[in-house]
Amino acid sequence: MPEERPLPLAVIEEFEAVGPLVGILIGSESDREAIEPACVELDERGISWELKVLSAHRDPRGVAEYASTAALRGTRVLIAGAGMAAALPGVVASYTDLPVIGVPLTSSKSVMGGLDAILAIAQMPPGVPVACVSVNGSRNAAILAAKILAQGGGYPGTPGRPTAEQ
Ligand code: RP5
Repeated sequence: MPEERPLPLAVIEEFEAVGPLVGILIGSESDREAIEPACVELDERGISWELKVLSAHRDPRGVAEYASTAALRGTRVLIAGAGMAAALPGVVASYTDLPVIGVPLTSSKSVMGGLDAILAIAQMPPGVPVACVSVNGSRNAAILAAKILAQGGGYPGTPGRPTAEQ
């Protein structure tokens, strides 16, 4: 009788790819220049990153797919920049347990020069936190991401974390 072997697991191509440590999302091509300082800062620190243009309003399915698979690809922190209604960071946070840093951006179409976006990002409902940096504070978002990445071992009560006695 032939030896019984377990069937190989199906490989989902998307999950196979190894992602960068930091995933950066912006809501529009028009946000690219404002998010650039985050990319420069991460490069200077030697931290891998990728940038995707995905709008919470114009491509909600794309945002859901990206955010819900990011951790599986090895990404550890997400930065999301958006202007105007700025739903992107909050929507991203609703699909992942990864820490999300929101960057409110000014837009030529903003009615309040970025105050609109900062209010949208900072006022997340209890249970779905998003860190929020200053308007156009993308460099600070990268520095905060680096600080989060520098932490190891989880937090008290995390299974597998060494205790003070160990
Ligand atoms: C937001 O609307 C984007 O993040 C951008 O800041 C703003 C304007 O987008 P565009 O109309 O320039 O694409 O969703």
